Amino acid sequence: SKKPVRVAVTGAAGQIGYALLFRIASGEMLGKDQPVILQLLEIPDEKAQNALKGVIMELEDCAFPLLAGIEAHSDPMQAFKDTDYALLVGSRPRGPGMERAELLAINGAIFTTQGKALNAVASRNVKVLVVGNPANTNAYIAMKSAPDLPAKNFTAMLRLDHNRAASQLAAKTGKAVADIEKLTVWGNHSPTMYADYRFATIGGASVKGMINDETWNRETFLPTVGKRGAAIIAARGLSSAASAANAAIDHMRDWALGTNGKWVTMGIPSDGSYGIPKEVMFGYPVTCEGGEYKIVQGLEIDAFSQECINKTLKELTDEQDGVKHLL
Ligand code: NAX
Repeated sequence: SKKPVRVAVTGAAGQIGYALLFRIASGEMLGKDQPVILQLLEIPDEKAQNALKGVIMELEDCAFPLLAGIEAHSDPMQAFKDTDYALLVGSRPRGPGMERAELLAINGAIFTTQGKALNAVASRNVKVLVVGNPANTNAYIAMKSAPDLPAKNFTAMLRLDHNRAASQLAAKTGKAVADIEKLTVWGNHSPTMYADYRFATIGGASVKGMINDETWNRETFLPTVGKRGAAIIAARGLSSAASAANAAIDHMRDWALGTNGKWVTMGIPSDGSYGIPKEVMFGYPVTCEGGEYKIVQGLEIDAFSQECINKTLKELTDEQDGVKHLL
């Protein structure tokens, strides 16, 4: 049987953590033959540490055959020791009335500390996924704080936006969501992201051709996907958690185990493709194979798409300029 791999999860006692850990432990992320050791990080606060103990008791009570160990930590230098995968979920998202400077300062502190800890103690091949918002910029901060690790190992979660877009297209066309291919979401995980189905196919047929309604694209589809997070908060009184955890599983599974040529969306440091400045943490269409992602190249960017990409890029470069002094 395979040697266990180490999976660190931050914000482990939060709502996404609760929807995520049991699925990792049951083998849904890295395969039904891959034992895992969970290295869980929460803030030192007594309430959070107690909640984490409760989650660990439940993990134990599942008696997962693949769960080879569980650790609880309050120090990232311990939580990230030798970790092969790191899911950075805990952060401080923007609250009502919170100033931008405050948001960036708090997350700057969290993600410089965690980036430095990964740099110091994680596996040299660690694959990092940042879920905590603002996800792209937090991933950028962590990457810049870990100069000894390959920059390409730092990624941000755009997969929830991708999955939301796929589900909207399945509903619109009346087709199965599993049959949608070649969909992508460009840019920032925020309402400015650009969900792009111009190349998408279902059973080989063009989705754009099936829908054939540019007004629906611009006035219904894009705002629905972009504001889906807010719609869930309005309906549930809490932000998306199970769907976010599911997207995190999809992202890591596809990165680690491959996509068999299928496109998925990942937030990754730009290599300059599609005119995005190098290192900007940007949502791109990728395929994965052998533990590496590769940007889908050669797609035509029409005038409307370029406008959308410029807008989400501007937001990201503004965010990243706002944290430069911390790095
Ligand atoms: P919760 O508030 O339920 O849980 C967050 C947990 O993180 C808390 O238990 C908190 O104690 C812990 N935490 C905070 N700072 C920490 C630190 N420095 N180290 C370790 N743990 C820390 O939030 P939840 O609903 O689980 O959401 C977590 C994050 O995901 C939020 O930032 C949220 O905005 C973000 N999301 C990102 C999404 C994406 O697509 N990228 C979608 C869903 C979600 O909104």
